[in-house]
Amino acid sequence: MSRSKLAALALIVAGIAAGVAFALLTRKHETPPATTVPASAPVDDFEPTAANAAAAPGPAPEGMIWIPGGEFSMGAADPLGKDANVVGMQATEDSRPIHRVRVNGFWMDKTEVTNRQFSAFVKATGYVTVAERTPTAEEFPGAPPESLIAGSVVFSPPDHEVPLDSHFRWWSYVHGAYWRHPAGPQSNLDGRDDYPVVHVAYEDAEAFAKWAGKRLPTEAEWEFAARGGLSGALYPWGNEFLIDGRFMANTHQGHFPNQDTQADAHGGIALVAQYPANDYGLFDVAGNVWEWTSDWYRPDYYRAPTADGVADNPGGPADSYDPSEPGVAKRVHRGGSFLCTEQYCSRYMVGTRGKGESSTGTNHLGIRLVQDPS
Ligand SMILES: [Ca+2]
Repeated sequence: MSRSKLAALALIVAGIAAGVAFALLTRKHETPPATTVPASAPVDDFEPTAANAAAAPGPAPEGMIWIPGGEFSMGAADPLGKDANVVGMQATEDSRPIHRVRVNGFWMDKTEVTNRQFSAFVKATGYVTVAERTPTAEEFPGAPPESLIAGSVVFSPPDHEVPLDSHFRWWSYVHGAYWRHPAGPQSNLDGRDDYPVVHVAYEDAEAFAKWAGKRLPTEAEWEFAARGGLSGALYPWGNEFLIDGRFMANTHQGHFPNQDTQADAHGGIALVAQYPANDYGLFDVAGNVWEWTSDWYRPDYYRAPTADGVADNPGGPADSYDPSEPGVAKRVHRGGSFLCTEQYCSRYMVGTRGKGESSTGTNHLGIRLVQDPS
């Protein structure tokens, strides 16, 4: 597969677009400070997870569950038994080396943040999300004035098969799309109170977290939690995608992007917690919607060794670099979405990584928060 194809794959994983049509989406960023990469010593393979033995430090905050923390092997190996030409293989390339990481215990939302929760935040604060704000010429110098209209990116599949060489074939910038109108101005949240909130940019996620007295997880915390105590499993529940023929996550079946057969019982986004929880009690850590983490994205972040061979509560690199879009600062996304499919994006695999430009929300990207013990 060509490098350009790989870059295209990376872009769809990010749910982000570059170029004229989506020029609005790439806002100017302050240059982050110089990189000091906290380090980790590569290991050849997964080693057992050693979770902390201490019990939860108190009663769980509403809707949250205790993640004990401990030491684990972070990253993703080539999935055994998969053809080297399928997407599943390329999906692991920036998730190596597999390395040892230690995280402290924390509380984590059992589910993705819902429209009901986000609505309470907006009602209490009057917060206006990035997708609702009219972009300015200062933010996007050179953009045609008629393009400076508030909106967000919506999955808009064609009704026929298309080459998978450009995500523009199935993503559209829709004026008037934001969390309350996820498919555009004519759509609404009727009956969707307990669906994941979407179209949240990174700063929206941070604002919600601050209001809720929580924070976004680091990438390492997210992966420790999603693995649920298992070591090296392809998925949060084990190594087989189906268990006794049953789907374990909301992903995409059929032919991408034009046909979703909904074999997993959900076409598009689903109510939270419709599939079994992982062993820590977390729902939808694979599929449904992507989730922001607080780490900047760099493909080389897992490489630098530390003194004792274990990365201690790593918080991500100090800056962002994505070879497929140099100059666009991105944060790590985790978990995959209802659009993930082996044909294009198999990053529902638990050790794999997504990424997205910080001001870009889409209708398959949401939030899950954590809280430190008091
Ligand atoms: Ca589905």
